[in-house]
Amino acid sequence: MFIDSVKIKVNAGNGGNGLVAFRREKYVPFGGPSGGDGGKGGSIIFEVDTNKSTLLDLRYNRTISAKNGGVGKNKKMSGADGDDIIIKVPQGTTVKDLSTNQVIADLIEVGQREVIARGGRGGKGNWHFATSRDSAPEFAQPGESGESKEIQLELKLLADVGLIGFPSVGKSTLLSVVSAAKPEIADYHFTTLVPNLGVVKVKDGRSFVMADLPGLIKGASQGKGLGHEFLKHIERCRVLIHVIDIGAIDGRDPIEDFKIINEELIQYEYRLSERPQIVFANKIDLEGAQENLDRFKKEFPNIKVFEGSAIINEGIDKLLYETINILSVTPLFPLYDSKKEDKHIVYTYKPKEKEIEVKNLGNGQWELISDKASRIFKSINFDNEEGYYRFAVAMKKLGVDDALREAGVLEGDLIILDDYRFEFVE
Ligand SMILES: Nc1nc2c(ncn2[C@@H]2O[C@H](COP(=O)(O)OP(=O)(O)OP(=O)(O)O)[C@@H](O)[C@H]2O)c(=O)[nH]1
Ligand SMILES: [Mg+2]
Repeated sequence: MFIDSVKIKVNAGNGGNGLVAFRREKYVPFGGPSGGDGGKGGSIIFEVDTNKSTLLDLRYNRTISAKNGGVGKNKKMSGADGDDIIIKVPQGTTVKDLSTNQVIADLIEVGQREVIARGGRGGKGNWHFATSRDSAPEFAQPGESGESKEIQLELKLLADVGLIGFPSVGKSTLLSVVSAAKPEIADYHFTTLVPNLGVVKVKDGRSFVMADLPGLIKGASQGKGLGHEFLKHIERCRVLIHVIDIGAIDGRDPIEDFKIINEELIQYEYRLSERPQIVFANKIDLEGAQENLDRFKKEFPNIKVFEGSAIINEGIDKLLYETINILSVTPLFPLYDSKKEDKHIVYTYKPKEKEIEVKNLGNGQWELISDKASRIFKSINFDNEEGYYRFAVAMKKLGVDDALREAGVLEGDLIILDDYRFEFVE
């Protein structure tokens, strides 16, 4: 089954907590701090696998979680790292973060890897915190949380050339005569339900990838027919071959057909109308085709038209030469940022501000994780009493007090915010 869009959740592993421990050695009365660092949480990494052609396997795998890092060990030894999870995806997969609606990765290069959710760093063990004033620190750093994201994967095929046109104009037939691809061909509409790719070898030795797409109809850009679902596969094509049924076997007017499809391309969001377009007037073998062709040329005097017949392989070589010549001078169309040259390092990714998170570290110690609280903390001058008062008021306003209470924090418990520790007082 061809699946080109799935939503999944990815959870990277949390970093392990640093350990609080002290050396206990024979004949050494006061051993120094020796708690090791927590291990790193596993990351979720996507990798292009050219053997894959669909997102099907991910459809049944709604949540993917990597393991947490282990807690630090004694003798300054680090906890175990959580293994990274590598998810193989087909070439041409884009990853969108659903909380920001931003594309965060565009996997198009063979073997390309992108970290989609980063594992948390392990916390530092207590031996890092020994100072001349406190040679036996009773605290260690908690592990950082791993990133967690709801994402949408979309497969946008990588083809140099896309075949567009109404249903039954002969797109699949054309692909089948110029490549080894074996798309289904029939005289009913919407024979092609999923895109087919074929490698086209031109007689001079050059080659390119051609995609045969489901037929478009009026309203396709708004989702009519199969249009909108499949228009996305044209997005990466550099050149479009617009196939028209010049024999008008279906009783439609080829001139009208041509106008309607172009209108749909303009309506669609990804500037498809800016792609170079080559017009192929197919089914020239049919009766009345020549008349239609003359009419077409008169209506569009500035458009170069290639006429031929896919089914009897007529006029195809000329069409392919024109295609490869235009391809060789047409740059890629970046999908997401037209100003950036580098098409796959995309896109401004703005993580959503974390709300307030409270983690129970045990023994009456709690970690408060909140970007906003951290920022407020850094902005306040604690040189005098007023600073503490202002901080307390700001925390209450932010909802920190409620969040702490809700998590089960009791009077006198220790709250850790970044490197700052304070007591919770009701
Ligand atoms: N007479 C004639 N018939 C053709 C030619 N090319 C294709 N056909 C016929 O047109 C019909 C539709 O061909 P397809 O290749 O399936 O058309 P399509 O554009 O892929 O159609 P959809 O997949 O439904 O969008 C088939 O019956 C073909 O045999 C041609 O050059 N001449
Ligand atoms: Mg077809």
